[in-house]
Amino acid sequence: MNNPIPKVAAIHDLSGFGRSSLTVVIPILSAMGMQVSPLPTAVLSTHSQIAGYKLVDLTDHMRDFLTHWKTLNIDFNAIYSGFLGSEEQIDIVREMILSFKRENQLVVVDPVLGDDGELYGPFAKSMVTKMRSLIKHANVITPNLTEAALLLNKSYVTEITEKEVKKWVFELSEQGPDTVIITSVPERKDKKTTSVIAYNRADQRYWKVSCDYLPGSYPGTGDAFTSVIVGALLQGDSLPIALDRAVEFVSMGIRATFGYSYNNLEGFLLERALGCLSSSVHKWSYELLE
Ligand code: PXL
Repeated sequence: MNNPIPKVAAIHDLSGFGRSSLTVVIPILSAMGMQVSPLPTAVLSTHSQIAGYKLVDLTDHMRDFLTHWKTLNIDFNAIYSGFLGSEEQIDIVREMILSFKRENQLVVVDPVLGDDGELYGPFAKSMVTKMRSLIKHANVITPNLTEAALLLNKSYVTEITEKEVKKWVFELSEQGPDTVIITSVPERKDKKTTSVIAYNRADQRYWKVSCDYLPGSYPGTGDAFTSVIVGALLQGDSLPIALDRAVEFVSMGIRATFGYSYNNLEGFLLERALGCLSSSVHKWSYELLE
């Protein structure tokens, strides 16, 4: 059988309200022409930033689901993981990557650990060590600056030079991944700008895409960014075009939301930006860093 649609195994939680994780990952990848097979890690009433959320943990079922998938010989073009709730879930994803390995497969790990210099509330320091054992098996990782500092065992800084971030992406790639993309890099000279800086070990080139910083903060934007990267790389975009596409999508989604008086915890209005995923990038803004 010849199925022309690339298959992505997406290992994230399913939060019923608030636009994060699978409710962001699936529409984005579907709009980009990919078939998504979700392996839910947990089902939540809402994402965890909304007080009183209820959670059903699925850790005990994940291996069973994978055993069934294995009997079907599913050939995934990509394996993509996001927020993982425990060290055991990280182990399960690592086992899955090893067991479903195939040639020319894209393995993308978004090493969700923290933000604004802090490890997320429920995580112990040992999650960081465990996450290092997972990124070793990824082709692409997308940490924010806090997660990059944690993975490298460096102090988080709110001001950082481009030269220093280049060192960080290089050092992270030495831990295993061919491509490292650090998001939420503050621009030193211009506080109204934020950047994404990436390194690809195969050609040893560094890339940067900057965009206007809007002071709105919405859950799920990291999931949106990495999902667009997965879709773009699977459809054959180069790394800098994938970066342009992901930055453009998230910026459009945030701009579409920012003008409303709105409860940010509902997440950004991704439905307003989905349409731009089926057209070419509107504004090329990537730079090659010397
Ligand atoms: O989008 C990241 C995310 C994923 N999963 C859960 C979350 C969040 C962010 O708040 O709460 C459960």
